[in-house]
Amino acid sequence: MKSLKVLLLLSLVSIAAMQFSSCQNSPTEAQTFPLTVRVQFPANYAQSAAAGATVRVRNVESGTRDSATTNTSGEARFSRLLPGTYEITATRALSATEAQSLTGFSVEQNLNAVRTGFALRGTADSVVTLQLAGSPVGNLVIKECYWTGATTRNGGFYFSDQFHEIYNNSTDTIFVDSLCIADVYGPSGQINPGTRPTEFQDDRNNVYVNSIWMIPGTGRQRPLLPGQSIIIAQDGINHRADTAFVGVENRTVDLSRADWETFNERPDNRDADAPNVPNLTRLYFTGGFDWLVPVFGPGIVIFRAFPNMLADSVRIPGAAPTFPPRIRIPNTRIIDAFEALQNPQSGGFKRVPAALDAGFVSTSDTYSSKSGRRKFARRVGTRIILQDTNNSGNDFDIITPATPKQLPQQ
Ligand SMILES: [Ca+2]
Ligand SMILES: [Ca+2]
Repeated sequence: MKSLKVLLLLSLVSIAAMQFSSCQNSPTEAQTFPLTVRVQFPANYAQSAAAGATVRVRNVESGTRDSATTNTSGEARFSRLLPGTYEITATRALSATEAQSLTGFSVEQNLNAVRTGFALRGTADSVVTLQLAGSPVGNLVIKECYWTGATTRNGGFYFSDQFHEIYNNSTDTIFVDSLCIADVYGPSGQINPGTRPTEFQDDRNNVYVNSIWMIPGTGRQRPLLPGQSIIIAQDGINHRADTAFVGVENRTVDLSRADWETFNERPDNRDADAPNVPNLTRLYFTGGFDWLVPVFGPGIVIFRAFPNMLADSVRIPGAAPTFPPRIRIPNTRIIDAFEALQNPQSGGFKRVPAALDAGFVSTSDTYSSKSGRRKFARRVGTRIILQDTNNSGNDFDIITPATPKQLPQQ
């Protein structure tokens, strides 16, 4: 903290010095510098320069902002920026037609890029290049997350019925073998007076996850057709048949036909293995009896397993040495992300980087049977396309109760 203050003081002194020296050159205004932001499409696209991208720059010290649109060379030009540290973001929405010519797939996409901590100190820093990333083409999306749990007939709290549903929003069959699902580290809001946001919040380029589960398979065993989905259950049983829900069955869900469940094998057998629902492969686990995601609201990401994935484990700053580290997953690996926080005031607790998910949903309660379900976008033939703007706050409705394998209709 002390060194941070010294740094701040030094940078203020240096800014003051620059302003002073510029005053000597031009008595009326502070010295400014030009900046060109080059925006590129992802590497596997048919063309590199991204025209029509919106580039926003924010001076981290002063908070001043500016924005510009890239020209046909993919360049956005800012002529007069004060020296300082900048956060630079680029976004580009692709229409289905544009995506078709760039990728061969006719699916709308939202591409994003973020560069943090860019130091503009002089004309030598006048060009910065950002490469856009988005959901990989042919995308899987999180269709529904049911995290709140339910209240039993006698007022008990029930959370074994949590599930996550993943939908093939593309025009092609996607093999889901090796697909991973993970929950993002950090609290969902001001749960207790001393609760602090995740220590990793300043890292905008990676996601830090608690536990990772993977769909087993050789690579071509588990086809998921366009317009179809898979359910991942905490427990793959018919929760409506539990005697605790007699007369109030609609508060919970039947997950006996889930595609997979998270069986957390333990010596004490606290998690039951539902025999009719196959088990995900547990790659990394820091939870308790089962894969329980926060009932106040989880961050969920899906990605493909990749080499040495588990090697990038990171200690939580300030945590006891015995506290298990978290796994760092680069944003570029993430296929889709979802975030729910405790309530609308919990934005400061956001865990998923904005480049992956610019917003969040909330229910302001727990054990309420409420679920987050992705919105209907349009229908192509018999296939429903779900809305995906990489912003959970835009893309998801809160519904009651949860609707496993049921799509929104319009
Ligand atoms: Ca389980
Ligand atoms: Ca099972």
